[in-house]
Amino acid sequence: MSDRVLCSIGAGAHEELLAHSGATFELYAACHGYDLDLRTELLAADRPASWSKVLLVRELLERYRTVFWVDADAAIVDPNRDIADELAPRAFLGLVAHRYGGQQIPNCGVMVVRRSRAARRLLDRMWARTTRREHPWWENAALLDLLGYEIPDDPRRPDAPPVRLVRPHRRLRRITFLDVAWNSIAAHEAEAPRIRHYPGRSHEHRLARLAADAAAARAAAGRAVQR
Ligand SMILES: [Mn+2]
Repeated sequence: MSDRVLCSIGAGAHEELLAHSGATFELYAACHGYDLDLRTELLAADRPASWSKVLLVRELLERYRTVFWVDADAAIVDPNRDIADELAPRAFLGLVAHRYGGQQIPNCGVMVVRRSRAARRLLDRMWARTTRREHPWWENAALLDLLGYEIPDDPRRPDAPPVRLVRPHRRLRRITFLDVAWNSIAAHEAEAPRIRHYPGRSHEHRLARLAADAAAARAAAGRAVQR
């Protein structure tokens, strides 16, 4: 058993997405010596699916020193760097803050978590934040609250106020904001993505893009073996 794990959940219709994205996770795990924990069942059937990631990451921190979460609607397209090397020495969480529309929004679609009391506490507090259970950003909304961001109740409304960091929490000092290459999205795209993520897109769009990403990742891995 490794001290690092890469995990994700693709339940229901998302199982089909995970079939493609998971193929890219396998390549990454083999490349950097991670265990792989891919689930097709939710851990909390009484909450929207996204919340299950909080429980899975929390559970895996009991057994692993480093937990790397990637959403099932994201593919690792360049596995050459290990995300664990991107964390600052005292940081317990690494993630990308997307910048668009004058806002800066940390995104839980890709997260690397280092085992520590602070990490466990943050995940427990996210889970306890049941006021965000049905928010369109789910556990991501809970995280933004806990970091001191002010967020709209319904960010999908065209007149929604922007996300703003109004009460920066001291735990921000132990968070590494990763280069956007680690969570490249249409609204904030990396020039050379390591992970492509398709939030808010249709199932068909995600399926087609993830299938293409997985095929490209396999081909690149095949070329690396031949060299
Ligand atoms: Mn996602």
